[in-house]
Parts: sequence; structure tokens; C-alpha cells
Amino acid sequence: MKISNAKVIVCCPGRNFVTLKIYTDQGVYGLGDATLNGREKAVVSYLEDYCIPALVGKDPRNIEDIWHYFYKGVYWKRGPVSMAAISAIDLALWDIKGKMLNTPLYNLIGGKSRDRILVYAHANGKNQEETIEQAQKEIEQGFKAVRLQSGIPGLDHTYGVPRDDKPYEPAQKGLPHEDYWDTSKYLNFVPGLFAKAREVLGADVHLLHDVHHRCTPIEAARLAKELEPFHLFWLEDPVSGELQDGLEIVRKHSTTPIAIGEVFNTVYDYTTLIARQLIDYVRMPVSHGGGITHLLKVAAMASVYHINTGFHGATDLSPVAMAAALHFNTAINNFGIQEYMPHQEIVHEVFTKNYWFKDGYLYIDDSPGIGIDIDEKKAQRYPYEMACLPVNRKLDGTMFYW
Ligand code: KDG
Ligand code: MG
Repeated sequence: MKISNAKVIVCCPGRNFVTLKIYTDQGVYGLGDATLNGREKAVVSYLEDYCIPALVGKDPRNIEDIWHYFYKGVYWKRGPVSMAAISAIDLALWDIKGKMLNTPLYNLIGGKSRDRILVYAHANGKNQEETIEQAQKEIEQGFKAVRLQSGIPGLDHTYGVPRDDKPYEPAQKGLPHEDYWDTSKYLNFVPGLFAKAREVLGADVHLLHDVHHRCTPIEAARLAKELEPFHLFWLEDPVSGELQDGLEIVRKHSTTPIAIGEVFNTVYDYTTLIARQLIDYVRMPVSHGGGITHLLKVAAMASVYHINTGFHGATDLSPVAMAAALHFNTAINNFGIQEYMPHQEIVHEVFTKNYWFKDGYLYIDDSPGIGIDIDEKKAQRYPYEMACLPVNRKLDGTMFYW
């Protein structure tokens, strides 16, 4: 069996997606998600100019060897662009294997550890009241876990909160939009939000929050400590991911669980954090962290330290990545939770959907492989539109983390 060809499909049904399609000489093809929000074309070039020519002629069944060909075999390893490309190749190859064996992906990586996947919803509002009201609506829809992000008094706009009445989507057309930020306003506000949320929403619902890399270690420690009475499921990215020792300071001061890694791309981003038990959840998704092949290794290492998964699942991960994550989550023992931001309907004009939400959980069907297809004709109707994530400045103009 051989890979006969591969191509990259770029489309923008509401937002940009990059999809890799690998064809075989047996008529079976596989899909992988190669979307890197705001840097889509870099991955397209990496795939088209360097990976696809080398893929043609290889036996698609040899997933481990092909993975190492593009990782170990390449001198310039790691990094989000090359790892997004490797992830897409890996997902497409697992998709092919599942289709060839006529079985869903989860059966190839251990079978079912569970029938349903716990997910968390996003509740966001311009202020505390609106955010909590939104959370109540999510809970009424059946969600058992909700992430709260709110506008901050004194700041025009904050991460996680829509600018208008449309659903939240951080990438905006054209060059990066500039946001403004003030950590002390943020730190003064967030504990009160969660105090009120617990009072209104009760003790049972899981509450989560994303700091989005914006605190120094001691600021993050203060926040994690002040949030302790409200028993968060997790506090995400309290410090910038590159500052790993900083998490030790957060840890020393608080028992609030920590989730990190949506911007990571290999196990080497995690070895210190896992082995020193500085985190509780790994967030690196299958579409950025080397696909199924590499995430199996990360999850195995995490499991040794009783650390669970909680994969990134924002709208910039295509339905292919979401379905692949659901197979992964179905199979492994140390699954924790899955982020779930439903795509707009227009996305499913292009991508089929083999998962559905019911009463707080996502379910995936048993179609072979990953189980998602792409309608290329419809994809053509939505050509790529340049869009970028925002940049962030402090109120005095200093560049900051977004
Ligand atoms: O592309 C960036 C987004 O996916 C990211 O900002 C979303 O932080 C995020 C989250 O936790 O979903
Ligand atoms: Mg995040």
C-alpha cells in the first residue's frame, strides 16, 4: 500500500481552516487538521513544499516510522508550524488505518474506556452579571462544567469576551487588532466573580477560568490562592507557558488545580511540568502536539504522575481535530475533560459531524477512522481570508502577552 498523493485544502467558512488530505493507491483517503490560528499559510507551505513530496510513495500503515521521519529525521525540529504539519499527517494516517480496518480510531488505541466525554462550555459576558447569567443558560442546556470569562471594569475589552453580539472568535480580519490590559484591575475583579458564581450556581457545577498567560508567578499565586475557596476545576495558563519554574511559585501557595499547554507542541514542553508535578491537566491538542502518535506518549507520561488530559478545543480547531480528540478521550484512562466551543453551522456546510452533545457530554459515533469528511466544492465557496489573533498592550502602551 502506498501514499499516492496529498493536498492541502484551505477554506474560510466563518474562520480559516487548513485541512490535509492524504490519498492512497487503495482508494482510501485520510484527513488531518493543520490549522494554526493566524499563521495558517506557514503550515500550508511547510506541508506543500517539504512534507507532501516526501510522503508520496511511503506506506501509510507505517505511522510511527513516518512520524519519526518528519520529527527525528528533520534537523529543525519542534515549533508550532512544523508540529501542526506533523500532527495533520499523523491524524490523516490514523484516519486511513481506521478506514482500511473498518473500525473507529478509538479501537486502534485501546478501545473504549468510556462512552461519553465530559466537556466544558464557555460562559462570557461584558460584566459579572452577564457572565453568570450566561453560565446559568449553559447549565440549563445540560453542561456540568463551565468556563467563566468576564469583561473587567475599567478595561474596554478582555480575552474571552465577544466585542459584539456574535459568538466569541478572537482572530479578526487583517493585521492584529490591539487590546489593552491591566493586571491589577483583573486581579481585583476575578475572585469576586467566582464568589458570586458559586453563590448563584451552587457547589456542584465545575467552574474553570483561563488567565491566558497574563500573570507573573507571584500574581498568579495570589489569584490561585484567592480562588481556592471556590474550588475551581482548573485555572488555565496562569503564567506564560515558557516560564515553567514560575509554576512552582503558584504551586507553593495554592491547591487550585492548574491546566497548561494549549500552545505547547511536544512532550519536551511538558517533561519538567509533569515530572515535577507542577500541573494537573495537559492541554496540548492532537492537532498541534504531534497527532495521536505523540499525544499517546504525553498522556502515558502524565498518567504515571496522576495528571489528566483537558485538551484545547476552541473554534480554531476544525471538526477533524475535535473528532480525533474525542476518539483519543474515549480510549485513554487518564482523560479529564474536553473543551467544547461548538462551531458555527456554516462550518458544518463544509465538514461533516459525527459527534453530538447531550446533557453535559459529547458522544462520537462508530464510523471508521476519525469519521469526518470535507466537501471540497463547498470549501471552495469560502476562500482564505487573512485574519490574526490580537496583540495586547498595558494601558501605558507597553507590549504585553495576549
Ligand atoms: O487560537 C487561540 C485560541 O484558540 C485561544 O485563545 C483559546 O485560550 C483559548 C482557550 O482556552 O480556548
Ligand atoms: Mg486557553
